[in-house]
Amino acid sequence: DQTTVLIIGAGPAGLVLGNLLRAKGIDTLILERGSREHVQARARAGFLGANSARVLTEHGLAAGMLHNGRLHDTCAFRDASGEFELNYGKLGRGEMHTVYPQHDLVTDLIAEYLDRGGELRFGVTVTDVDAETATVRFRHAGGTGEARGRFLAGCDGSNGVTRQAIPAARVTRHARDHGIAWLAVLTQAPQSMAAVTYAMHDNGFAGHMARSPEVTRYYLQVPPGDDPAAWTDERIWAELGVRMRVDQFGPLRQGPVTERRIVHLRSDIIDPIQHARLFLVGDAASLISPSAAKGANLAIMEAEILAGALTDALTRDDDHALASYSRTCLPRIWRAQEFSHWMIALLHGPTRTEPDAGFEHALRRARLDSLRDCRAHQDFFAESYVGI
Ligand code: RFL
Repeated sequence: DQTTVLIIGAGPAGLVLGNLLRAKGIDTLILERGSREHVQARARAGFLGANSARVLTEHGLAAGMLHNGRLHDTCAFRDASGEFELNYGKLGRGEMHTVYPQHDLVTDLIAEYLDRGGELRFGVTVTDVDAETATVRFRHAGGTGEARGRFLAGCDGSNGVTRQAIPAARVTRHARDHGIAWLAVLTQAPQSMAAVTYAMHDNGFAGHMARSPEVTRYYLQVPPGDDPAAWTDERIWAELGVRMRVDQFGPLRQGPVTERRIVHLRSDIIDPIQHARLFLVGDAASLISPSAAKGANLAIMEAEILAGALTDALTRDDDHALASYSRTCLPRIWRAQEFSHWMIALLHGPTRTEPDAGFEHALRRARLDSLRDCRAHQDFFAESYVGI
């Protein structure tokens, strides 16, 4: 198999990249491990920032998002001292989120990519990657095979194989386990509050995020290594009630829990995110904790930058943007990591191993007070929360 740009992985990163290259008439082949049904049903992100909405709209990929997505502009913080709301759509740059589930976006992007004449094979697992020759070996139901491109895009997520193709001596890895885990829950229930709500409690963090009129996501901080099966529907709703302080703020709209899984808050960035003919995009380049809902947004941002750079190289013989792809992306990646890290510190109490928990508690109180009272801080928060 021979193509111009060989893309590994059909998540938001690979599919946005593939669509943008097809729009320029560039040949692409996407190899995806999962089945089409599997990737179209995999519920993950939901909050698209302003840049993501722009990229999708400008490149003709936003029909589903514009039709079924909902604008979202407010978040709320709850703790023992009360609750305050930030209408971030009126702060900072005045930007809002669009709430549109990632698997619906992936479904739209696959249909559009095939319409644009893109090649896509499901059920193909890439096992070996050669960044110098842009060649991969893969396994599928029919046996094994090889594919080659002029360029290779690694869009295979945080546990993918492409990032391992960069020789260890050429790359610095910055990996951090934040020591915190969330039980990520999907419920068949309408949202309980109008706003994204972050609740801080001595039992741990709890979060509430809209997904669609019938589906709401909740998060519960749990001990790392906890078994999701130990969390029955009753236990989940009871603990959400405690941490969300329903006695004080009113009940949650309950429904069956349809998915429960443990997400460890981790960051894992490599530098550079390119080597020879290989370019990494999305979680493959930089895993970010879900605390600030940035992962899918970074993937879409990087896909647009790489698509522009590859188009320059392939249609105008201009390699400048391609040579500096990593240098262009990494400062933005680190800005998102920094904000996400700040959110982790805001949302979670000190871990038991920390020597002076009282100090950490007081800092967290000060962070919240500053966010509640200081307009300049609110503007900065809003800009960082929706922007990249
Ligand atoms: P993906 O989506 O993981 O896609 C990678 C694809 O590559 C395939 N693959 C392979 N294919 C062939 N051969 C191999 N060897 C392969 N290895 C892997 C996989 O099957 C898969 O289809 O990566 P991509 O495209 O970089 O996109 C990243 C986003 O999916 C991720 O950052 C977000 O979901 C993170 N995230 C959120 N991001 C946001 O921007 N806003 C949010 O509100 C948000 N909420 C979340 C999230 C992630 C979560 N989890 C489950 C970690 C909420 C949660 C709970």
